[in-house]
Amino acid sequence: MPLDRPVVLGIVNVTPDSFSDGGDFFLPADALAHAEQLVAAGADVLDVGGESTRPQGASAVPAAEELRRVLPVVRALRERFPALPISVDTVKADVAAAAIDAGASIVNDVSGLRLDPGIGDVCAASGAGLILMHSRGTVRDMATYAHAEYGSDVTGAVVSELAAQVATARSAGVDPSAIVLDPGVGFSKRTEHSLTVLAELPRIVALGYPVLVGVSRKRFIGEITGVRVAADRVLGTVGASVAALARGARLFRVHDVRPAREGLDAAWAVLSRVPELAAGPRGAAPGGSR
Ligand code: HH2
Repeated sequence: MPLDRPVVLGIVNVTPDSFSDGGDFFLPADALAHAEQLVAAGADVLDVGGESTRPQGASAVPAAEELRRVLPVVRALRERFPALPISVDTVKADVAAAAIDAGASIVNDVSGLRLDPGIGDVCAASGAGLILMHSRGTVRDMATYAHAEYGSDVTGAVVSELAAQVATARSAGVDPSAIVLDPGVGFSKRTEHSLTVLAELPRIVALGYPVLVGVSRKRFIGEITGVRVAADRVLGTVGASVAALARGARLFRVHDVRPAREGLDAAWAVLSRVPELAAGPRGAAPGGSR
């Protein structure tokens, strides 16, 4: 996928309990209608998820139930948008494999292969893209502060844990050009941790893979802006996404695609004229796929 402009992933949560839109798109027909709007608003990728990691009371969803939620939506999206990349947000290899069979081409693993390293094998065998997100703990507690102890260098810890996850992926045979890294904003991170890793994003970019961030509607934006209702944190989301773009992120997972698309494209029109920013990871030419 070319990274010569910001890549926007539109979120399709087929869940009853996601932190900001749980239940809104739980029926396949509602998820599809929502996805249509995200594509019309400029999404480059649709990220379909069937298991919430919300901070308050997330519970692990059995694979059979997760499959029941995501597969009909992935199949229908593949039929409706034959050329559009679809990612599946899952920590389970069985779900990843079935979603790829149904038409997904990217696996978004918020556990970075910690919870089911088999996802590495699935991606290696299928050639699917793999988003490795930093987190700690289980689905139940990864978005809480249960594991948010980092000492004096949160970014250093995130970099070394992500590097270990990259090593796991590569030893499973995942092609390096298929890997994207994500610092996991709000996952096992207090607001100060999330702000520090975003400010120090170049240290993650230096690992040599494209970087994705997911700041959309998150708690730290509410804490900074005072906007209590998650769905109303649109402007804060665009601001934090643009800041991440300026620090080297190239992919953005958002609920509100149009404002993100417009904000990121306008910011990129300026920032792409800064030579260090226009160059991709390891100084690759803009437009490269790494
Ligand atoms: N954040 C969420 C879920 N998946 N994937 C990546 N790569 N990066 C993220 O930051 C990220 C993610 C949480 O957001 P959401 O899907 O809206 O909430 P929930 O987990 O409650 O469904």
